[in-house]
This record gives sequence, structure tokens and C-alpha cells, in this order.
Amino acid sequence: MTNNLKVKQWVSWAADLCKPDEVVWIDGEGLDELRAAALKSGELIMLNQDLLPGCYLHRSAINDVARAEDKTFICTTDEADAGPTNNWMSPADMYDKLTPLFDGSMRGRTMYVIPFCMGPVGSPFSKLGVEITDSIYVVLNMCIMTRVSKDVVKMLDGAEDFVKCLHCTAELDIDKRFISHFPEDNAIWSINSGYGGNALLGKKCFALRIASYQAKKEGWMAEHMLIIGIENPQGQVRYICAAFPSACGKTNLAMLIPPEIYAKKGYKLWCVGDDIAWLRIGPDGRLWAINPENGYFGVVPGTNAQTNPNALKAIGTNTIYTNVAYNEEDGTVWWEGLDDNPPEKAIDWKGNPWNGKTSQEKGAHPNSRFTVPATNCPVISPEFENPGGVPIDAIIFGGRRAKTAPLVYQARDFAHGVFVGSIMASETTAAQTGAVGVTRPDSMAMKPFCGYNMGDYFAHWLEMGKKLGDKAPEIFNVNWFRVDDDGNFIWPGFGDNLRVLEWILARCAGEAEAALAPIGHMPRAGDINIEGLSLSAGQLEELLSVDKGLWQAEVASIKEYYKTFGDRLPKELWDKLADLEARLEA
Ligand code: OXD
Ligand code: MN
Repeated sequence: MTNNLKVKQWVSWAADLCKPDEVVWIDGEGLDELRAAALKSGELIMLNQDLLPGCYLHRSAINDVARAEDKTFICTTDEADAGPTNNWMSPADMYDKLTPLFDGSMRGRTMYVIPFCMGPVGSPFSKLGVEITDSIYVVLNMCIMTRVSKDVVKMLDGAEDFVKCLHCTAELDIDKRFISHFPEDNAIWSINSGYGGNALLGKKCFALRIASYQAKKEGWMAEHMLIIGIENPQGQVRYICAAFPSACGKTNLAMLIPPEIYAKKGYKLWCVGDDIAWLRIGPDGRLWAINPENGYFGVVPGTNAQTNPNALKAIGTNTIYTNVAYNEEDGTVWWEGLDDNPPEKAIDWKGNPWNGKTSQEKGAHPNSRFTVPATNCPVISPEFENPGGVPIDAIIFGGRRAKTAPLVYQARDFAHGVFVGSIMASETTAAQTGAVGVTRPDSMAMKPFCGYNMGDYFAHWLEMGKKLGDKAPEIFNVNWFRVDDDGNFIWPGFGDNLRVLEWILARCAGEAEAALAPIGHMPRAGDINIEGLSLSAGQLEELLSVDKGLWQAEVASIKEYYKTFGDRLPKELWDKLADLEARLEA
């Protein structure tokens, strides 16, 4: 328990409202007792401790398996401050709506209070939060995904500011599910969901939505980006941030294994983070990044010894699996894309008997997840805990686009890069509820996560670029998901993405050639190393081709998208769009 009067008052206010039987403070110790209670209640299932030490399985409610964007709100006094990409309700109306739902919601249950730190303890980048929840699953996940310790409690004692995160699983009633953010009050209220992105409030809710609002006010950036270091054969490590929409391979890229020809030369990859970056201008005027999280909450299906061997190693110990299949024969887990040998005697993610050899149903939900400590990653960067973060050479944007975007292109300058990020679009995935495979705008991969008007967010990016001046990172766009006329992915992806990163870093160092295309600088086919790949020169040409007709249609849809921001869209972006249109016509 803390000495911080503000925290104590807020916790006692929440206890008066939710009326739990008891209040338990969490400082990262004594978690075995909580695990034992969760095993007893069935909230957790113990996996084979010889094969998967410290690993457990959780099955969520069937209606609660992904982020609920239609139930996610940004509650600002002025509707225009939430902008056209967010659902909005006034703070007063939302508090009125939610207070009766929270009233007595923890009767007969325990209220857990979790002080947590986003970012390395003691880092000038880091921020504190306190999550109140009635779910042991949430407590155990928060203790992996954020820093929870006695040191954090001590930090909280003297803290002026903390984010108030109130969560209750309640009845898991989908019609009463709300994930509400109050940026002006530093507060989050989430009810009727236990899914990670809706309930682990340090993650999307705080580290992106509330933090992006704080970042705009305080002059830094909170982004949906992985952070990696690439070590060259001379032992120099250079860092890249990359923004991709949910379930588009960020965790795979963050832990990639260099292809053999690169590994032999001595290239190595270091993972700083797989999902979120907080970026500040450092004393040297460059952009520096930390990963505010302490673990990975990754998509399980498709993870295997080829796609992500490092993740597979990481999730062999101390991992919470959510919604994968349970192998009754040996007490392990299985998911689609793990191997060709699904168990015959198993339980699927819904809790039903399942035979992986004969069943038509999936054993694991497409958005089933692992929660694993960052330090489990075999290629965790030695800089992971560095309070000053790492300096960023390049920022990459990327979506899932079947045809339009080429494998890679480079923005002409930082402001043009802001334009490139703003026009990002991607096909939806299972990480959010709703239809999968629908192309929608997803500027900077932040559409579901920006806690304020995205027009103002673009202006903030442009402003940061001006402050960074000639120290600004170079900006690129990549697309690993181009398909041929038969619908097959052309680019091999995974570890081979390093080939594209090599060109990107060479461009940053002024060591690689490019051709100027209407959309930006592009490698010529010979500039990407395809040695050892079964990719023909023709296929590489196709990957790098820019179809004018498709881009002209793209310009038309960007115009419609931009119009939704009205006068909050910076004029500079309209100018860049006009410029693109003119270049396409030229
Ligand atoms: C995630 C997401 O869980 O983006 O990281 O949905
Ligand atoms: Mn994400």
C-alpha cells in the first residue's frame, strides 16, 4: 500500500463504488497464491510443468476475444477534440452512464490494486499508473506486461501524477461493455471485458490512447511501433521503429532471425520492443525511444519454428496462453500454424472436446495470445532497460496491402514522411472485432489508438519534425503483403525482411542509391539483396512496381478521408496530396 494520499483517496472512492469484499494491494510478490486461487476457480489451467514450466492456459468468454473498437470511447469535453476516428461521449455523460454499472460490481469479489510503471523504473520517459481490477487474470498479465514491484510502490509514494485505471469484468455483458478514456482526467474506465487490449489498461488504453494525449501536451510521442536494433558485421547497432496495424507481424519482425547469408556475415538483430514506443528528443537533438512495456502480448496462431523461432523459445516458460487448444494427452498447448501434427485428444479454445485431425473448427482462436516476460526473448536488446532509450535512425510505416503499396519506398523528407504515415491503409485482422480483410485507413497504425483528434496528431508529428530538423530520422513505407495475380504472397517475409531493412539503413547512412518515383524514393531491382532467395528478378520488379491507376484511385479515397478532419487537417498534408496527384499525372 502507498503513502500517496491522492492514490489512497482514489482507491477508497473506487472501493465505495464497486463494494468489493476486500481490497488487496499488488507489489509483484506473492503471486503464487493468486495463481493457486485462479487454478481453483478454473480461471487458469495448469499446463505440463515439465514441458512448459511456469505456463498456464486461460479461456476467455466466447464473446470477449478481441479489442472492441465499437465500444471504445474518447471522452473529451469538446467532441471535436476526439476527432472523426474515435467514438465520443462527453465525460459527464459517460461517468453518468458507467457509475451505475460499476456500483456494487465487485460485491462478493476482491478488488486488486496494482501500482505499475510504464517504462524502465527511474527513466525520465516513464509514467506511473494504478489499475484497479477484480480479475486475477488481469493482475497476473499486468505483472508480466508492466513493471510491478516494491520499487514502483515507492515511486508512487512521491508521485504527483498517475493514470487512474478502473477495470471490472462484471458480467462480461457485451451490451454493457465500455472501454472509456478520459484524457483530460488522466483516467480510464473499462467494464464487461477481460480481453487484454480492453482490460490490461497499461497497454493500449494508457500507453497509447492516454499517453498520445499526454505526449502532444508535453512534446513527445507515443506510437504503435516496434523498436529493433540491427547490428552490422562491424558491431555497430542502429535502431529502427516500425508501425504496423495489429496482427500484421510486428512481433515477428521484432524478433527476426537474419537469413543465413546475413548471419554468416555477422548481422544480428536485437529486440527492444514489439508493440509500443515512447519517443523523445534527446539532449543531442535526435529522436530516442523506449519500450514502455515489460512483456509481449502476441498473437499465437502462425507462430512456429520458421516464422518466429525466438518467440517460440520465449513462450516455453512463464507464459500465460489465452484461447489456444489444450492437448489432453500431454498437458501442452497447440494452435493453427504451429506444426502439421494437431492433437487428436484436445479441448478447443471454447472449452469443447476437439480432434485436430478431423475437426473442421479451429482449435485456437485466430486472435489467441501469449503473455510472456520481455526478458524471455532470446534476442532481447541489452538496451531494453536503458533509462535513456535508444537513438532512432529510421521510422517505418507498413500495412497489409494486396496491390497498391510497393515492397518499400522512402519519403522525400520528414514532413513528406508524415504524409506517408497519414495515408497508410490496411486490411483489418482478427485483433479487432468485426469483419476481417476490409481495407480501411489506419494512419501511422494509430487509428484505433490515438487518444485525440488525429488532425491535431498529424500537426504534432509535423511539429516534432520541425524540432528535429536535420537530426530527424528518415521515414519509409514497406508492404510485406503484396500478392500476385493468383493471390499468393510474392515476398517471403519473416527473416528475409532484413534484406529490405539493410537497404533502409544504407539509405539512412547515405550509402545506397534510389530512383525518384511519384510516391518517393525507391530502390531499383538490383538494390535489394535477393541472394539465396527463390525470387526472380521479374517478381522483384513486380514487388517494386507502382500502378498509377491504383494510386490515382488511392488519391481519391485519401481526399475523402482527409475531408473528415475538416479544418483540423494541417494544410501541409493537403499540399502533399496535391503534389502526389500532380506527380502521378506528370
Ligand atoms: C495488440 C493489438 O494487441 O494491436 O497489440 O491489438
Ligand atoms: Mn498492437
